[in-house]
Amino acid sequence: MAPDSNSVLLVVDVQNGFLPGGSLAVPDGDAVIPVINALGRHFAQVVLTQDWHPPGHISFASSHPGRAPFETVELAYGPQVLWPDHCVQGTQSAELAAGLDLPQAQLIIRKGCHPGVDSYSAFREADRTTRTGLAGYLRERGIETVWCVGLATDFCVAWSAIDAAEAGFRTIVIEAACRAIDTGGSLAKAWADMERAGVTRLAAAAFD
Ligand code: VGL
Ligand code: ZN
Repeated sequence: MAPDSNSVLLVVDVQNGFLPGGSLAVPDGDAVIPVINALGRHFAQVVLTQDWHPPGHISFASSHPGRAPFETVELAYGPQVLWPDHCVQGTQSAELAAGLDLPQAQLIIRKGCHPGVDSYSAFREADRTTRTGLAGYLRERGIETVWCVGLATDFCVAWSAIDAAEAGFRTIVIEAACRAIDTGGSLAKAWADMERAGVTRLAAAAFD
């Protein structure tokens, strides 16, 4: 299995806020950067996503008095894990990792921009209705296969991969280029959900 001209590398949320020292640091999150840079050399088409929340976003525990990070609350669109404030628009936390080396990337999808709705997926917000336009963009560019990498495996990578598969793309997650938060069994659930959606789990990939 190797990328062809109809493949895209989807680089999910490799941002300061999810790296060591960030407010929602994913364990070992910075380890994905050199792996993604090496993979990126084999893709003509690269799309990045950027978690991009307004201050006071509904996914922040600080927006729910009496609640703490990593608790789950029930919102209009379903269960929502509450997070430490992270990736606020225009802040250092929201910036893409300085070590990313993907100069050919032509599109950055910013998501989670609506104050009252989270968006783990690059394709569709947590209300499961509002679309980002990414599926249309990829289709217009003849993309058939979406290779997913980044942070975090069990949230934004998984939700993006599931939606990519559901949108009709052949979808692969490269595990060595992802790291997980793993809260409350989220990682095992994410892999089960991805498997059910028809996502291919690839432990590692080296193309040459
Ligand atoms: C993410 C939690 C909150 C992610 C984003 O990128 O996986 N996780 N916001
Ligand atoms: Zn977020």
